[in-house]
Amino acid sequence: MDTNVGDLVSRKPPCDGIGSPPNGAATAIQSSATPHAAVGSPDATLGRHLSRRLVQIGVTDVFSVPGDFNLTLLDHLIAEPGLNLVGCCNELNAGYAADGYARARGVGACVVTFTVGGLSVLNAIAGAYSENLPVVCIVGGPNSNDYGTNRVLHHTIGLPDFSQELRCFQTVTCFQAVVNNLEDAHELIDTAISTALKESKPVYISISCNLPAIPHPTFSCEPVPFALSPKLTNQTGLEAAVEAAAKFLNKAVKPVMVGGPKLRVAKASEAFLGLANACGYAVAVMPSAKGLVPEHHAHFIGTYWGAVSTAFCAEIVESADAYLFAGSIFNDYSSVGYSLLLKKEKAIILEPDRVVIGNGPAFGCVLMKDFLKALSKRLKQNTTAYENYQRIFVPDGQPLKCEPKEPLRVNVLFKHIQDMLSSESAMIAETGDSWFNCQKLKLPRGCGYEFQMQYGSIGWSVGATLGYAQAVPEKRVIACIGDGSFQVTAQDVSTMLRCGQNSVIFLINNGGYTIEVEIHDGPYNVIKNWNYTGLVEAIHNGEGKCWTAKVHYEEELIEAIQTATGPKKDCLCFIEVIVHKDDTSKELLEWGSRVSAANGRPPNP
Ligand SMILES: Cc1ncc(C[n+]2csc(CCOP(=O)(O)OP(=O)(O)O)c2C)c(N)n1
Ligand SMILES: [Mg+2]
Repeated sequence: MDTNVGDLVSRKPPCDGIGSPPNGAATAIQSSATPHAAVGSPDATLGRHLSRRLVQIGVTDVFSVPGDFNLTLLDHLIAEPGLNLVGCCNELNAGYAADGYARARGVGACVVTFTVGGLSVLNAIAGAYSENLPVVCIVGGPNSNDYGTNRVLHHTIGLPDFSQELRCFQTVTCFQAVVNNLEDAHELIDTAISTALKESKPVYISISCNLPAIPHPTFSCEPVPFALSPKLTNQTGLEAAVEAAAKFLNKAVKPVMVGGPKLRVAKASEAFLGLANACGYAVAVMPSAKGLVPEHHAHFIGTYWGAVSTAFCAEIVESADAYLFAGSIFNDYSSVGYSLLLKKEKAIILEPDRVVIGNGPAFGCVLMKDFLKALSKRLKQNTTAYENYQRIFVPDGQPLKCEPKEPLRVNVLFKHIQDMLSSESAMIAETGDSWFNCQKLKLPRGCGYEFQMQYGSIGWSVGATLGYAQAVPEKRVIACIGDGSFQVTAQDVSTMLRCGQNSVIFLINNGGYTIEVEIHDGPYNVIKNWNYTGLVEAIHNGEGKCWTAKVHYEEELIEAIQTATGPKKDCLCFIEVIVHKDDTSKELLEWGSRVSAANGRPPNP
């Protein structure tokens, strides 16, 4: 393990009780007067240790749903002064909230109960895995005495098998700690947390329900502050990779740079920018990396997303004779149904710890940020691609003016959302046509941007908005959520109100699953229309600060935005926007046809 927490062992006071923690009912926190005289503090418990560790790594809000297997643990979490427990309506949303929180804070956590909670949160944890987010998923587990017995427990599928939940988590987390005794609890917890941070992936920690309150000597000292040894670059590999890359790029006529989503996990956004400043190349961003590359940069040319790129971006990228992709993920969606016009021999691909140049060679153990920094000292200035872009660029058209009482159009809606953005805001875009409409927004300096492009699980944005807003209270979150997605996870607007959040939610009511319509239509893409503002009013129920509006026309939208950003700026503002079912971005139409073609490829002969 790379942490220094193991040092604790040497500072542990002598204790006669080691190895014999009392079994049976857990002691309540307040009365946890220790049965082991030598243990010292009544705070020397697993529950306190876990709480303190969460605070140390930067988690000050934990999203949870209680259950009898986690109640004692929750008592300890709320007893920790630096920790705020946020009760959610369901575990899926608690997991999505931890995901949104991790995007803003660098790490997030949720606590659920055994199996019924665990299997409910699983989808959100899989999403966090796909997006490289360190989320600590804590599950209150069976009483330690029940392990190894043939008992059938409640909340299971009725088999005497305690490992079902664990097996499910094995494929969506990078480490699993099953804490069912106090002897190694300290080490297991610290290993799990440090692995999450090092790998930037979720981890699973199951804590037996009878253990959190029992004092134990391994928790008797203040934990050694959390520390991780940094990953290191192999210097020889770095020099060779930089040499080869500089040779490759310096001979190119019109090279470009494209930032990908793994810039975040590589913590390389700044180094990417440094290289851009040094070499003068045109700079593009992949759709899933929007928000990681500053769009006010002097050489920024937009989003590179093949046939659905922002104006003139694909032409410049695909006609370049060399491109450097930093942290890219090419899947069927980001490649628009495998239709990108890129050639591997023209590409330098940077993974977080690996550099691949053209069809070879490849250099391992080279950290992206070190590589970018070193390369910036070796590249010749070349602004050709950016100059070409400037020469051919014609700005996007403005939407046609609305007639009074003309049904609101999506392009008009997004023109007004654009005007709301500032360094004090953050956009959250749900899977659906919002992916394409939000992608076209120009982000001012400091404006956050999040969406879940790799996993694309509808409903994510409700929990993510809750978590992100909790993590960054100084920013106002603006969420664009389709009606179909909202129907999956709507309940946790309730938690936003309880937390006093003032996000602005645009609920785009187009009567169905429009993105699916454009891939493959059928009657299943029409959904039951809800009175969405009525639903939010019912959730509000007079408690908390909430304001809703339903808008059909541009005039109403303008007024709603003025109210949300003026007199109601402290309220959670929910604006239901009624649009025509066929009113989509043009990018969705193009992308949908291409994804449909990719999905519909006949079996190989
Ligand atoms: C959990 C989950 N179930 C199903 C899907 C398939 N799916 C992708 S987008 C979508 C519809 C989204 O509809 P809506 O939120 O109304 O957005 P719109 O395209 O209408 O803007 C569905 C069902 C999914 N991505 N995730
Ligand atoms: Mg819809």
